[in-house]
Amino acid sequence: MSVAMIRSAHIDSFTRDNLPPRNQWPEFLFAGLDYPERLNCVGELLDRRVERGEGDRPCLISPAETLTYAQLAERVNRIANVLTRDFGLKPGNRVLLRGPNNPTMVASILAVMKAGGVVVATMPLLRAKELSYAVGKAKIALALCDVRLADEMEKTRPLAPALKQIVYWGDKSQGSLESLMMRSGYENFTACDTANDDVCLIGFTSGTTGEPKGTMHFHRDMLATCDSYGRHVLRAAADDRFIGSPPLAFTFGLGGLVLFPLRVGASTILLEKAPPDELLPAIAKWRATICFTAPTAYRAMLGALAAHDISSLKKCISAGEALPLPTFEAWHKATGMRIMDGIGATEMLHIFIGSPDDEIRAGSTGRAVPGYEAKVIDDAGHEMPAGIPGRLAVRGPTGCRYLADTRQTVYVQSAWNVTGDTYVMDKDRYFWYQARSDDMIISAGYNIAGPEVETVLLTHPAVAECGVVAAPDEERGHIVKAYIVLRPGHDGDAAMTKTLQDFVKAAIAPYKYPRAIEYVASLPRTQTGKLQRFELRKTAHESGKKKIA
Ligand code: 3UK
Repeated sequence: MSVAMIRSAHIDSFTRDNLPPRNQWPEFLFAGLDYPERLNCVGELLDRRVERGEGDRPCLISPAETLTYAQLAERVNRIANVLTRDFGLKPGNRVLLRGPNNPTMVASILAVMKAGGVVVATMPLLRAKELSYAVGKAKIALALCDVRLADEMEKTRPLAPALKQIVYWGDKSQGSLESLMMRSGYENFTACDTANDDVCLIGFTSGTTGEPKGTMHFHRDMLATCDSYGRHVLRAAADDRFIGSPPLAFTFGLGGLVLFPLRVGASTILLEKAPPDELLPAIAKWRATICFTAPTAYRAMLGALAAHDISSLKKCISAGEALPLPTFEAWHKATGMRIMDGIGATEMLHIFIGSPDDEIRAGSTGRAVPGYEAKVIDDAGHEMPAGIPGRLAVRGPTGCRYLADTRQTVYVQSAWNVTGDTYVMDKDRYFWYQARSDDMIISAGYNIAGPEVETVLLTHPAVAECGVVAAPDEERGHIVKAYIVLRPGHDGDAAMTKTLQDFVKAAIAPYKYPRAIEYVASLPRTQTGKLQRFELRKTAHESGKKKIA
């Protein structure tokens, strides 16, 4: 496939104009992927299937309604008509989308893309301040929003003057999305004739540090993740039923709950809220076969497995954070299933390292997904031999292109995507996660990976959750400090601290044991469920200062 000048369909050239300069792009690999120059991903994911006579297959399943492929296609067309005819959407315009995981949210995402627009989906829990940042950064004039999220949306208006129109769905009032969709003649819509490298999605990073970054993705990227990870690692089929917890505004959720199922003609079960105690009964009720969620959710579900029949499940995918070996083992013991760990990133759209079921090595994230290359490098960018920890670098059909952001040159170095994770690659090219590069703790000259200590602590029956970070220490520079949420019925007293410290010393090199332990009611997490170690570091830093003063 040629990447030379393809004619864009974008009348509004904002995203193209704000791509990083070419010399800051990662290298892209397209082996095995041959997309035509004119490509609208929604045509491929949805319309082709209906045209092939498979429109009656179940597609979206939710507690409120079930939509076949044909019904979803019609809903998408109706929304695309509203966007273009009633609100004057032009190819290239950005549209803010806000809603929980439900059929109208999926239809809205696909409608914006089909009309040649650019989706900016936002996490339901975001506040006006964060929303207005996205509106300003991506220059968004139009929003589609679930009426139940209207409060925060309305508070955004005065903070975000660029936002001209907000259309609500979820009620039948005049001017609502539903009322406009019902117009006659809106049931058909011809997909915008986009170029395969026209942007269709801006995914904002969850912003663990600094301002969120807008990652830009092309129409071809939506298919490329399906045709690499989906096809070679996940290997789903048309009779699969997907389920999971990540929000659709998080690319982990978009891939796992929309792109992968649609690419193979499968169905997907959409839950507006899917905490572990609701996910289990939903798996049982709808006989789900593939589950996408985070490691903490698998760990939380372990305790309640006996009460639910999850025998329909065939594959469990974990991403977002490292999957601790004890969680993998306990899940395997309880269900007979090996959780498929995979590392993905918003910049890369989805998972780029992960192994198919039959090639999993317990405790490893896996091997580079076919279509991707991965290596471990030192600080100067030199490739490290097997067995030596270093920074993870990857490239493949997807990759980092930030929207007008100088941090592009931090993520992309020498045309490789450098994710900020420390990994060891073994001689069989399996990748073993160590830590986020900034989560490495240096204590009295030792390098200690916080997650390794967490993994040990999690095997202790009194520990529900934990986070391990560096706390400042006069003598050692830093010490290992653990923040621990205990399971009910356990006391965070001196005896417990001694027990846990001895427990770590007995399991791994004693110098790694947490010299300080603090018991807390909960741990700070991002809206995508990730532990915010930098918040813990900040807390540790502040309490350290107090002690020294
Ligand atoms: C960490 C992991 C160890 C890692 C994501 C799947 O998490 C996703 O995207 P984000 O941009 O974060 C990326 C960072 O998260 N991480 C993710 N998965 C793993 N660390 N083991 C893992 N299995 O630090 C990475 O750099 O929020 C995950 C698909 C799409 C995604 N956006």
